[in-house]
Amino acid sequence: MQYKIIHIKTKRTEQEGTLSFFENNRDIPFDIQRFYYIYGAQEKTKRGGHAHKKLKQMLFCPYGQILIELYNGTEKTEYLLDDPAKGLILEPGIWRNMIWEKKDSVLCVAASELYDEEDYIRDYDEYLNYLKYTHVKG
Ligand code: T46
Repeated sequence: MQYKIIHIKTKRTEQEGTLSFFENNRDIPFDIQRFYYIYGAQEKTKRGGHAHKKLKQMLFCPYGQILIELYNGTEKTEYLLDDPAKGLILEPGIWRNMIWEKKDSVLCVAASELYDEEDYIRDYDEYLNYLKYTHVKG
């Protein structure tokens, strides 16, 4: 499994809104070491353009709509994060782009490791080369 959508547990009320939650190892398949979020982006903003060697992540969009483009060296896949209860689990070795379909959408990410720039592959040719010499689990 390199990527999959999960349903984030959610408690809905008629009048008082909705509460969603996830827990280490129960709901997502790693320990969370870091949390970050991206906000204030214009419509059509494109971010990403990289892969990770070790990092596992869960992406979700609590507000707005963000398209996630994924490439694993052989196939391209897209997921639209358009529901706060949708989580996208990403394993290492996947090239990703994030495209803001709506201004001010918020992207939240729970991550398995502390920030380490050495974990990034930011050059696409380097990524293709990395895949040749690395076995990424399908
Ligand atoms: C990812 C996607 C979904 C830090 O200093 N600490 C951090 O924890 C993070 C995440 C980033 N940074 C620095 C690194 C850059 O100087 O913040 C700057 C912007 O990061 P970047 O251009 O990598 O941002 P995105 O939106 O392209 O990618 C981010 C994450 O970096 C990445 O891990 O998978 O969101």
